[in-house]
Amino acid sequence: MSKNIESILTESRVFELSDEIKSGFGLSVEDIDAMRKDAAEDHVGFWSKLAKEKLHWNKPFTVGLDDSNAPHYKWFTDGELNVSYNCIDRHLETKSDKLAIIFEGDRGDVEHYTYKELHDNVCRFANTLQAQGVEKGDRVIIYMPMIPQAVIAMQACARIGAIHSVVFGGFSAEALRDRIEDAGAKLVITTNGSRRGGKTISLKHAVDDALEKGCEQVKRVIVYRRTDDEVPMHEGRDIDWMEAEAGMSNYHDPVAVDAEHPLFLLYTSGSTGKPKGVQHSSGGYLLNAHLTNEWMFDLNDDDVFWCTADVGWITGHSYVAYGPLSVGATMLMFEGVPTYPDAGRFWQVCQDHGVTVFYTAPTAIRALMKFGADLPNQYDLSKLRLLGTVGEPINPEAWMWYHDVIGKQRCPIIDTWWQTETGAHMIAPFPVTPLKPGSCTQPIPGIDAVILDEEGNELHGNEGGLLAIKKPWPSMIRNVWGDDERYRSTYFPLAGKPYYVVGDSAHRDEDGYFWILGRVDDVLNVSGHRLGTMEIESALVSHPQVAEAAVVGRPHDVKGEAVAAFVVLNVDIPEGDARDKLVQELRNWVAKEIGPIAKPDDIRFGTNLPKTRSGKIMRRLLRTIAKGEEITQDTSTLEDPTILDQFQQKA
Ligand code: 7RM
Repeated sequence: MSKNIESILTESRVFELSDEIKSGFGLSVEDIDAMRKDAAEDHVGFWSKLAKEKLHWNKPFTVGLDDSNAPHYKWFTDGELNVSYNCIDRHLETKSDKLAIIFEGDRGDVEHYTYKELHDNVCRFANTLQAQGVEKGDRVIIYMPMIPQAVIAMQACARIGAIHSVVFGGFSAEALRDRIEDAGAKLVITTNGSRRGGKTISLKHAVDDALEKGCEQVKRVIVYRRTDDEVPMHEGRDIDWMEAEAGMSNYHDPVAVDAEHPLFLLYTSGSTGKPKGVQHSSGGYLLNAHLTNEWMFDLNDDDVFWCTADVGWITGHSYVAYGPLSVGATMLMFEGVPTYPDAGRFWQVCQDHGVTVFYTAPTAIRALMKFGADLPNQYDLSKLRLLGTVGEPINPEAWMWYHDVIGKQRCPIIDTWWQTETGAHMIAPFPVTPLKPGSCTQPIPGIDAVILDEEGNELHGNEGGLLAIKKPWPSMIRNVWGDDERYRSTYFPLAGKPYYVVGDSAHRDEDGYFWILGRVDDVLNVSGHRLGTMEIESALVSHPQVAEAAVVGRPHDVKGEAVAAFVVLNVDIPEGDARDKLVQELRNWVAKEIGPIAKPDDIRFGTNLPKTRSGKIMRRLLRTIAKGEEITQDTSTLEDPTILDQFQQKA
């Protein structure tokens, strides 16, 4: 990491966009400055005006911000709207035959959905959910691959006011069960399987395993058939999507809900305890999802927008399932992986569907960069006009490759900093902002980002510290599902101060540009996925032979961070083949408990963890060991310095 920080901090190139690009965008640098000024003068008025302009309200709101129960802020409280109406129905008059979704499957199969077809599908499925007894406010789990039916299911929930919680298809049965139980869901939507990289993966089996113990409140499982695989269907509980939908009407009257009605929960890792159910609103959430698709990606009528994120992550909510539709754009969904049938797949998809705006993660860029420029050069990428990144800091080398090889030095790189909890982009350039490789540039208008010192004092000027957001904004997290106290203590830890504390450290340079340095808490960022070290540690400790475990991140050139585990066994440390076998077993154990993304890359064994005399695990030391660097820190406070030698051997 330290090397990365250095290379970021010494980066001083500035990329001014060409006049041609700038003139194609509806807003100028001056317009954006004027918006910033408006927002600074009247924060609530600024957002309220946009909410009236950009969204369709069944009942207009009169209250902009209600902060009477801060930090549980409410926006547009007395207004009513329907998110699905805003994403679909309002475009039907002018865009009913326009493509809403272009889908390419793993095997290259293609499907198209116009706005009218999407409407009919969403209505049929909304009617189906209601026929299955789902009502406004009920929680529905969606455990599906990247296929249009996942978006149809999300939109159908929004249409009836049900609260969905999408669980990433790569999570294990155990992780799925925790989320079903925490959300108190009564229905699960899944598929028999999914296709990725030429293989089929079963999802229904994980649902069956999850529901085997507990989850009594789940009365129905709707199964969409994506593959030819036969899966067991539980009599009385499971129902085939197509059969359930048969005879349902293509019309459904959207249910108007309060602006604050929860649109969805999305579970995300924190530094302690179980994943948190991040609760988002309807009106405020949609406003920022809508605006940032317009502002950052400039989506117009002839654009084809491709965000490669899975619907299981927040990016797949704001930039696949909701935002692009709210602005009436055409968006592409892809079921497969970047490297199948070869590492040119992303570029082939861009070429074949005329993608104009492409949004992906630095980990994907770094992985594809390894294959060189020859592969992308075989495809016609001339339609691309904007490139976006999200998920972790992008190192200037990857930025330059993306800019030169993919964007042919023509496309601005829109580096978007935000979080599950922020709902939408917070710090990001507009397609007219001068760019610096590795910086997400400046906060968007209406977002008051600040840098704090350890005591919570605001730092001004060219300084680094803790990133925080000073004023509430419409798409902010409303609560941790069922846990007010955790919401307050995690995000508003500075007593008596209004700051939403992000958990990242950042540096602001002399031009007011932000450089995100990484997490300050025990959260890892593996391939852009947030994983709590605690979760992985608990998974390891639940193995019968593990007594104690500590997990840290170490830099990884493709994944950003790799998972390094330090394990104390309650049996003798095995040697030779037996040791290799146990390492493999523990890796698979973590995959089963959480999901393959959380598998430790390295596992080391010792007879104890390095602890201070007061019993605190010295994570800083473990990070040094994980990196393979020499220990220069003071180890004199260690309870037992000899165990460092044990851990220096990698299994
Ligand atoms: C959208 C998303 C959030 C964490 C965040 C950061 C890191 C995300 C960037 C970034 C540097 C970026 N949601 N992060 N985007 N760091 N530059 N452009 O990723 O909840 O899963 O993760 O990801 O640490 O706090 S998330």
